[in-house]
Amino acid sequence: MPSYTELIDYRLSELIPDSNEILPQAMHYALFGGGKRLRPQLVLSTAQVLGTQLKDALDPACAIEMIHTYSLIHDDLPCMDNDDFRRGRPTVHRAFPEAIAVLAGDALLTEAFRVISIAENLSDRQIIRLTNCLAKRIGKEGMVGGQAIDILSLGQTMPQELLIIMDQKKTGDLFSCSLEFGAIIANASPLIEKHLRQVGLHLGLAYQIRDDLEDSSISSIPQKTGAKPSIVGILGIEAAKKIMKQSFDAIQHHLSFLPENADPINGLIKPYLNT
Ligand code: GRG
Repeated sequence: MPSYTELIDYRLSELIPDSNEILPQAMHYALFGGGKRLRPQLVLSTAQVLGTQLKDALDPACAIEMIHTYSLIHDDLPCMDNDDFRRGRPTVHRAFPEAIAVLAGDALLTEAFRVISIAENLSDRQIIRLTNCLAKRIGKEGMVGGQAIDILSLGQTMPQELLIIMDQKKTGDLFSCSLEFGAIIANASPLIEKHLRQVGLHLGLAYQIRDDLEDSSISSIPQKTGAKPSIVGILGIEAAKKIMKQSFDAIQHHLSFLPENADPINGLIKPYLNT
């Protein structure tokens, strides 16, 4: 039996094959850069834990990875983080013309919705619910909204509550969406969906703090004027670790409401939650 990542990689390479044309080439370059595929694995694992066949969840899982990839392409752009490298390779706007990088992100975002719209073995209602969930989680109230808070607060300090909301939107909402996708595909109850949403938000927060801890050096705490606001930079390492621990406990609490053993989901996320 192929692993989750093998299934995801194979299907993604069918959906976005390499090409001699520059736009699909840039999309393929971005999708096959060595990402961990954590979010689509969460879709597959949640759907499976809740009793659904993997094949029904594969296309929605690939759509989630397309969204994640689009967000990273745009996050790296000169008008955002201005990063030259990602996963040890030139960012898309360094490997291709910048306008093509913008368009590759746009095309992946659009393609994700198309792929969901034709997902096999799902009812029309499930497809509408997946579409609605995705639009909510990645739009102005979700990932894009969190990114906007981040960009607009450059060089400013922020209260702890807003820092948490920013990270939950920017990083947590796509994790939530991945877990909620599993629930929608498995026709799980609204209560299970609610608990999975909370798992995603806490996971996003812990994941973002972990990334910020890896980025930070002791000399940059408290963060310098003009820096991007982060929980680690503003509240310090110890306070950030405490929030991570609380998130970890909250994840375990919410997973305990699943009707089945949540070990497969925990197995995917635990390596990223060590403080
Ligand atoms: C530009 C619309 C838009 C949104 C950007 C992606 C994003 C929203 C914010 C996150 C920025 C960032 C890099 C945060 C660090 C945590 C994180 C999400 C890392 C990347 O995710 P991984 O570790 O990446 O799953 P791989 O490489 O495994 O795919």
